[in-house]
Amino acid sequence: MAYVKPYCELCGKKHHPMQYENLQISLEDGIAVVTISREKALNALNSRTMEELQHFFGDAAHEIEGLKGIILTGAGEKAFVAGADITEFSGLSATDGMKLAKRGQDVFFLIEHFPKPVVASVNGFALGGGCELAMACHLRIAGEKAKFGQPEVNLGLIPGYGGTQRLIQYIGKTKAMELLMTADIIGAADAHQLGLVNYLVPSGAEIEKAKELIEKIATKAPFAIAKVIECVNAYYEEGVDGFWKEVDAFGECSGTEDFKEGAAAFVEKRKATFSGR
Ligand code: DAK
Repeated sequence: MAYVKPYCELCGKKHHPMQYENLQISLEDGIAVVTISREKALNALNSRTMEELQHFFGDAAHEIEGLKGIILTGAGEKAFVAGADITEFSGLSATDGMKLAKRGQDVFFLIEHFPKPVVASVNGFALGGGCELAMACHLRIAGEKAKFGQPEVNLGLIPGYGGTQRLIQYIGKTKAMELLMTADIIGAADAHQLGLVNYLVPSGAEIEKAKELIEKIATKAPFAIAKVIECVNAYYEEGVDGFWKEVDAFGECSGTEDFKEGAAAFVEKRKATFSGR
């Protein structure tokens, strides 16, 4: 179903076009592949790239007709994203740091709350802000060469884009505390074993696996998928009662044409065709 968002989630203004410098976007069969393309800097997230991610996930992606899902990856074979761009943070005051962290968190929140599946295809280093970016996606595929870590303490920092919170959600406090304090970088097999990634695949097969997952999800009722994303996210949101959220969402799903179609298809022993209404 086409979902058209008439305004930008963050700035509240009407849809505004933007020429991307650091994101390459391709769209095939309803799947958008977004490649962060700053290969010489191992795809580090500079402020321009953050702006472009904000624009894409808060605005442009909502305008894509028939979108099934989004794959986020990094250019080249070496890195997904090797962190926030270190060259941009010298001389930040405490207030500047807080503002930047909040802004970054807001951008990653747009990804986490995007109503269609967003899959990180991690082909190399996912460090610092890069690991945080992968964790903001709904699902993660790691190639054999992927490496994950939160090395901020090496720089006298801590993660600022939600890393301390999301890492615990995925791997638990025991290992999260260790990785955050030691700055250790772990390989794809360890990340898979810890539950940080959904699938471990041979290098070069990451995108294919991500597409396979999105295609599978696209056979389900789109409204129900959006509600699953909302409800799962609600578990971690302060002041939100996820159980009530689920009751509300269940009620909303019950009133859809897709629910009628899904139930009818089951009874008639046929495949459901969902309209997204
Ligand atoms: N930023 C900028 N440039 C980077 C970069 C980064 N994070 N990572 C790599 N590069 C650049 C290198 O400087 C180098 O550039 P040239 O010297 O060629 O000009 C080029 O990418 C290739 O890197 P290397 O020559 O170092 O490649 P190696 O194979 O030898 O090493 C590496 C790969 C990934 C192990 C190494 O590059 C590395 O350790 N990179 C840094 C990893 C890291 O510490 N990442 C940052 C984590 S801290 C904030 C909010 C959030 C954050 C910060 C502030 N605020 C709200 C203020 C988050 C911070 C982080 O992400």
